[in-house]
Amino acid sequence: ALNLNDIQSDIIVGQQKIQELFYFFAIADVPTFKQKLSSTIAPIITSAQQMLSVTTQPLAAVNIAFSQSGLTALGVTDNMSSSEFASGMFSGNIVLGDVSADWEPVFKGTEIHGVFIVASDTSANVDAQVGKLESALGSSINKLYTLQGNSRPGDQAGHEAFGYLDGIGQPAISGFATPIPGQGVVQPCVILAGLDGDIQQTARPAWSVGGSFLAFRQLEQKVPEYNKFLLDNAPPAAGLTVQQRADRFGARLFGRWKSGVPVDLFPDADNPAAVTNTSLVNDFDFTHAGFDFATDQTHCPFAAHIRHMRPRADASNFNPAGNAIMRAGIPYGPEVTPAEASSNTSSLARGFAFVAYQSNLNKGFVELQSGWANQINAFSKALSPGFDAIIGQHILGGARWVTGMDPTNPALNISLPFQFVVARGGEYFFAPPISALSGRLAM
Ligand code: N7H
Repeated sequence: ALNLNDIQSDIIVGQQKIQELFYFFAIADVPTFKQKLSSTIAPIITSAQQMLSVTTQPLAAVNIAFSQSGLTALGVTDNMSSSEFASGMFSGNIVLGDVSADWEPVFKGTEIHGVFIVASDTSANVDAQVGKLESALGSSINKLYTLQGNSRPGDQAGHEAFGYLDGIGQPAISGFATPIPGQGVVQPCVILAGLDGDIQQTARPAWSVGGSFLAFRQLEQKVPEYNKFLLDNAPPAAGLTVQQRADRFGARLFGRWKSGVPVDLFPDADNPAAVTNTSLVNDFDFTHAGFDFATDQTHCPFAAHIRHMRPRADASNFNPAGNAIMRAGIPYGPEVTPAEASSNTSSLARGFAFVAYQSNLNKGFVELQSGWANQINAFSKALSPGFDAIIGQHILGGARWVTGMDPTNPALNISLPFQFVVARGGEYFFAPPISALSGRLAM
């Protein structure tokens, strides 16, 4: 069984976050930091067990994770068996297809040693908890950067900035979560390091067992520009208004309607009521009786974001469960203003504070982004269906395009003239088991 008292809460419990602060820091005074880590910080780090019951949930949940340079600063020289983690995200940003010049300066390099992730219902609770962390740690850390995540207001709660419901497709950890029909079931070792089945198990330092690698990305979303793109480029469809055509186009780019309902089951129109039907919302694999699986795009397009990210029946020659990630991100930034909407131009920064946990970065986030999203032909389709329109990036900035968006003319090639999602940077971290905070990391 999993040691839920030792696993940090953000990794495996999908806690409902209304406000969430990412607080990036550098360690300035190692002996003081180690002492406070053990005496004051470890006791307030939230465990998975605590989050499972409302009676034990803290007012503000706190998690902590360290980069390679953070571990090095602490004198922890164990080989973490991840080359991506060892070199940091910035050194690998070209492989991910990023444009380095778009990155926030703080992420360009390895100066970030760690991150606190503080989540609660209100920003006042978050601020109070951050105040406690800062007064405990004093000048032993320097605050380098913060990113304030917030759930969107009203009926957009749970929806990301483009308006699509998020948090539906998540792996179920066997022995911990009961899967709904169609949900991918993974062994705990796919998300947590050092457990049975982890291909690096014998190489993991003992203190790291039950921790998880965290890929953090600040992904800016060009919302008014995306909306305009949909209106201007939606394929023709008899009987639909311009807005309905744009809505269908967007749903086909994602593979889900804004309500979260899968296009594979509802290709023609949204059916918002179906999203609460747990036996429908994930129970599809892109195959349909009477349709040729190799070419059929009358249902979900091959290029859709969710099909790139979880290929289901497309990936018979892969081991998709081994590539599973646990997603725990949150939107950031303000709502689109009327002036931005009417000018079709973003003037304020908004997007997604993306968080993915996995035991193997190379098979998880890195493969999903560079091996799948950025590829026009990720799953050996006879037709090259195109990029993941939402997050796919062309290494070296070449042209991006998709097909499959017009069910009656799937070969129609639609060019994607700009990135709707711009990578502003990020870092790889290791979220240790809580015991390590007063153990190896404090010594
Ligand atoms: Fe994606 N979005 O919120 O609009 N994603 N994602 N993602 N994504 C998914 O199934 C989105 C990004 C995955 O199991 C949905 O929960 C946005 C990155 C995976 O069927 C929606 C951004 C990576 C899945 C979005 C973004 C992934 C998934 C459908 C960037 C990894 C599950 C709702 C700003 C490299 C697939 C849902 C499955 C689904 C959104 C980024 C991965 C709506 C806006 C960078 C594995």
